[in-house]
Amino acid sequence: IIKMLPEVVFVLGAPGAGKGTQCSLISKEFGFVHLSAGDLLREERQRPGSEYGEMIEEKIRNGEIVPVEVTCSLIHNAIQKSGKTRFLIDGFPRNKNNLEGWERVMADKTKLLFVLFFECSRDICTERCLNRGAAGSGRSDDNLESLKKRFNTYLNDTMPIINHYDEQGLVRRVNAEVSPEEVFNDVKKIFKGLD
Ligand code: UP5
Ligand code: MG
Repeated sequence: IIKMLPEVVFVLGAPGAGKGTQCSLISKEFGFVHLSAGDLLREERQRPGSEYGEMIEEKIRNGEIVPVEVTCSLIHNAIQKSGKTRFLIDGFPRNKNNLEGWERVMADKTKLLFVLFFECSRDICTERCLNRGAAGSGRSDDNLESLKKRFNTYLNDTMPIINHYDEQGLVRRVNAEVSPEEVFNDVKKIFKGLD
């Protein structure tokens, strides 16, 4: 019996590069289910009775990465619950621990199609997140102090993961410094090639 594995696309890029914005557009046009690791963690943080709430809040505020067991099981549950077959996994895997945890538990249960990588300068990303904070995002990490930490983590821990996938020829890069519509035009070309 040949069983179809769920297909996943990892969506990576600096904080504020536009991962979430583009994932909503992709999910509307191409029917992928959008799973944001950050959103799943923020939900878990709010869930009454969660034993991880405080740990998650502290990690997010400090721009540090939550241990993979927590994130991976949230993603796994969301995939199971959806009953769908194609997923955008937004903002994961972000470090070596994430990558190893995914390989241990999920790699055999899914098919990785490619890694979508949004390239955007630190200045532009910082401005976007600060604007979003000023507009009332309510995110405890949309402030200059947290953003510095988020960027350090991105450069030190996440870039090596992107490079790791690049060496396997799996990275699809998109310039994310232009308008959302222009970014999506380039994104579409990548997804249209799928089938
Ligand atoms: N905007 C978007 N696109 C634009 C464009 N082309 N031109 C102009 N403006 C644009 O966009 C950010 C802002 O910019 C918005 O106001 C948008 O309108 C505007 P968004 O689409 O939200 O960008 P995104 O890349 O999704 O930014 P986000 O802030 O969500 O990125 P992060 O990667 O920092 O956040 P995430 O939620 O993924 O993670 C937060 C924290 O959770 C992490 O720091 C970490 O502590 C924790 N985490 C883990 O521990 N493990 C994980 O696996 C995931 C997260
Ligand atoms: Mg996001």
